[in-house]
Amino acid sequence: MIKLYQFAPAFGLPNLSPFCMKVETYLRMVALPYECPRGADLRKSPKGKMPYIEDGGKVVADSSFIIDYLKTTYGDRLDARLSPQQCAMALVIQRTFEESLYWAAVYSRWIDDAGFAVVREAAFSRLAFPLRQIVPFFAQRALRQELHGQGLGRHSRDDIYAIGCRDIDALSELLGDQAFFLGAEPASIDATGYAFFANLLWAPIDSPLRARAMQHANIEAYCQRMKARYYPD
Ligand SMILES: N[C@@H](CCC(=O)N[C@@H](CS)C(=O)NCC(=O)O)C(=O)O
Repeated sequence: MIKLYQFAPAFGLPNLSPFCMKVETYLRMVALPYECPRGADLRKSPKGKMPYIEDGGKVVADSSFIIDYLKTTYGDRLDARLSPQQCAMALVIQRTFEESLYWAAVYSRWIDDAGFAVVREAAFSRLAFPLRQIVPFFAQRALRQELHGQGLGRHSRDDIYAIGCRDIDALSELLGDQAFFLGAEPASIDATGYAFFANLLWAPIDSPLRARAMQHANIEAYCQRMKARYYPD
């Protein structure tokens, strides 16, 4: 059976990492059996990030490479019907979630005080003293450096949220009144869409990003639709 290595679920969400939740959602969408070994260790991940999978002795890291591997190995059960234009649209939507909005969400969770208080409690409260104090400090410092390197972290708080909110508005506009991002039937891009939107809406982290997502009724409806279909449990 496919082993999905990822962080533990939190706050009623399958995962606080949208990349982990994306892969788990994809596995459910294509009805591939999987298990999530307990105590997955970031240090064992080939790329030092979650998620990664192990399947019959083959290890694959990175959510997009994992989905590519699953499509190649088990068949492309969701996207084979898509036109080249729909595939291109899916890629642009994915990039907006993963390469732009993601970084604004990282800022809201790891740098902004309100978000960091929640993340700190969820991720580190079970560590023994003094690690409970030290690890969050270094984790936050590492994320601050990553945000600076990526570039978003060089902007003001207001500008960072303005950038993230524009992404949310654009994604909501593209979704429109369709059931899924590419129409009436789900495609693999909806694993990304659901993972990112549900994390914005349902993780208990108040931020201008969450407030903006809540203003778009189609985002909440989309998440409820995906949840009912793929996470009835
Ligand atoms: N491109 C990667 C991104 C994965 C990623 O950024 N994972 C984060 C959690 S959301 C992580 O494991 N961070 C740990 C770290 O950087 O130390 C993918 O699609 O899987």
